[in-house]
Amino acid sequence: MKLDDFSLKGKVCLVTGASYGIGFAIASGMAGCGATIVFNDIKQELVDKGIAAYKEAGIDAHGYVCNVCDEDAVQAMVKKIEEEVGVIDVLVNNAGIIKRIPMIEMAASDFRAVIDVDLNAPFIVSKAVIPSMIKKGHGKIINICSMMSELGRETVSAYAAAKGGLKMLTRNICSEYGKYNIQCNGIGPGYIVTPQTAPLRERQPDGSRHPFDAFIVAKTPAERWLEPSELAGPAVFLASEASNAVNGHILYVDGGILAYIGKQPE
Ligand code: NAP
Ligand code: GCO
Repeated sequence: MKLDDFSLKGKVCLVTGASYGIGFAIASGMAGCGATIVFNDIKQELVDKGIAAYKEAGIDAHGYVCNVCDEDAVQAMVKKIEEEVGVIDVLVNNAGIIKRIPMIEMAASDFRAVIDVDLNAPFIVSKAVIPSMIKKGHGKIINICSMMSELGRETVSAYAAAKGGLKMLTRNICSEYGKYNIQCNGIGPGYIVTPQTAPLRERQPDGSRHPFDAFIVAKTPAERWLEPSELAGPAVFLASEASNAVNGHILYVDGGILAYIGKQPE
């Protein structure tokens, strides 16, 4: 065991949906450990913003416009990355959306849209990168799961179904491709301060905290929301040689939420 086992030097890491948020934090952490960063986003303006943000952080990232739900576009993007940057050693399926709507009020089209980005897309992108990983003799896939891979809550039926499915897709890729020295694991973040959770934290008209904000603080042993940067270390571990014997595992980075019944009333 040596420090170099945690190094990502010489590794090409594709992080989907990584112009900002958790994807940006994970990619930045990987870059800090030597990785070459490739990311995509759905709009050119976001890719441009992302490239500028990475540059500001001293990272020379490669950005591509691609909707991860479009298999032809994903196949074309992966081919272009292999030609322009190199074969993808590490894939982080991070791109994701959520729609918070009570299930019986949710249009089937909305349900399908969440499943498409949060579950179908990780299948599509993983399917596009695995053949070259097999040829290269190694590969790492990290799926960004969720507390909702284990728990339900009101208004997130589509998201929970997708993230529960993503947990099992992770285990299936592990089962099917482990023999090619490909490890597929998940990271299950707790409640993280990003644009996706902004509606759950915004101040109320009277200036008080959002009820959900206080709820999460009470459900988290650390009594706080987590920062995107706190996911980088676990991601680097799962992307590195140090985790070659870890496969099909969901690493929950939740400050202890899943272990805790919640703060008792005073
Ligand atoms: P976010 O701030 O909403 O960022 C999501 C990113 O995904 C954006 O860059 C978005 O680009 C991109 N994206 C969405 N649909 C896409 C598509 N079809 N093709 C390409 N890119 C697409 O979310 P986040 O909080 O950073 O979450 C990132 C991941 O972590 C998601 O999978 C989320 O489910 C998961 N997660 C988040 C939390 C949390 O508390 N924040 C906790 C657990 C898990 P656009 O801006 O163009 O849409
Ligand atoms: C919600 C939140 C969560 C987080 C995350 C928790 O509405 O409950 O958005 O779903 O995004 O997935 O792990």
